[in-house]
Amino acid sequence: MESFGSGDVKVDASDRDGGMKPLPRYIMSSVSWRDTMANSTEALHSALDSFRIELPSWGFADTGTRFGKFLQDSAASTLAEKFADAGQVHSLTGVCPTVALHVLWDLPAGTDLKEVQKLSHQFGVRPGSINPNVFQDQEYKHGSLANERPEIRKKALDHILDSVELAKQLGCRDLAPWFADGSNYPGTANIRRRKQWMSDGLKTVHKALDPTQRLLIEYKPFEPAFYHSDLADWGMALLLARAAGPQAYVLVDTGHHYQAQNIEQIVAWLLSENMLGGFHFNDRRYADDDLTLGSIDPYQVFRIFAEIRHYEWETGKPADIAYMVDQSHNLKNKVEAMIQTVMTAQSLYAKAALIDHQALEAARNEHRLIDAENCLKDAFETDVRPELRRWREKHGLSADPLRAFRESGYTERVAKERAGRKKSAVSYA
Ligand code: PSV
Ligand code: MN
Repeated sequence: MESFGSGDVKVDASDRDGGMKPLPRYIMSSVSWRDTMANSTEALHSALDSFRIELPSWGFADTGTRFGKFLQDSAASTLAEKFADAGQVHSLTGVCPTVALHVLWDLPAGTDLKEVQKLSHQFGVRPGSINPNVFQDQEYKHGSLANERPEIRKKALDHILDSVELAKQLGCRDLAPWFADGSNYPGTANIRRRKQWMSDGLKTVHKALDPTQRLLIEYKPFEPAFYHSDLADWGMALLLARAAGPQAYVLVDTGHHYQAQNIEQIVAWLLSENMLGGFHFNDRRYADDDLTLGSIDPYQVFRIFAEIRHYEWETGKPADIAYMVDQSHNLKNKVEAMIQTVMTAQSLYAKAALIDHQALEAARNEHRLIDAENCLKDAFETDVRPELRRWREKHGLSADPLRAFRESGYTERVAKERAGRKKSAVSYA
């Protein structure tokens, strides 16, 4: 069983259900999901009890833009340091038991997986989703699984298959590849043939999964490709996931949409197709900006959670969704930014837990538009901070994790230990 608590975190690293969520209370008791959701305080606490969010290892490292990196003395360089930082966030928030790992950045060839397991025990956080990297090597400049050259497609496929193997050995459920494949100029790529190569590759990857694993397919409209991306939107990801096999789902990175796109509608459609596998959370103002979740448009995140909660209310069962953060904080203190992100996610999720779904459904059916909209607005505008503080205290956590972190002196301590180290500006994370 997982437990909360600051300082030394007691997370059982042998808990390999792959899911980040312990059994929600309504499953363990005779209280039904709908009953639990009927009482708002109860619903809020119960929602927070089941909410888990995964941290990205790369969010603790020095990262930057294409114009350069800004280095921080306290940034993590090694896997041990990334685990240490993620462990801090988990010990203070209690809801981040897993860390997403990027294979080339975190688990380069020759990594002793026993050492990774040791880090899990030492820092109380275990490996979560495994992210293959088929975008940074020189060979991939024209793509990976969709590359015209068979030997490059094979190199990419072999790397992803190795990543599946790593995931199995580390007891990780989700494999989360992202493909930078695409082209920069009209006429330079056979889009249909590349689609077929991508699909063939994903089918082979799916065959390698064990029955408990999932393949989460992420899409992105542009960057690094600026004319066409092979996996540009949720429809393309959905088609390829369907073709790959029953354990393939779509991963929605909130930063990977055009400005006016209605992301919660995409979420609703994926839910109705039972194809929503997970999220990469971040916020954006212009493109894939990697800004802190909810820093630009918290109502957008709330509306996404509202769709998920409504689906759960209607179906009477929790959606099996991996909530993950995908942010690189170039200028903020990285651990603080991650704590801020997690607290924001919890707060917006808690607000969504306050929606009166019964009233919402009735208002919708009777075309009482203002009443229906206000069901969302009432919940969104509720100040959930006092209840969040109570929830944290109930679980033996600090009511204010950010303050607790600052008072711990962690940043100053690791900055001393890590400063002066020769930093690499070569790898992204
Ligand atoms: C690509 O922009 C992406 O969202 C993918 O998820 C990568 O794994 C991640 O960012 C790397 O930062
Ligand atoms: Mn992403």
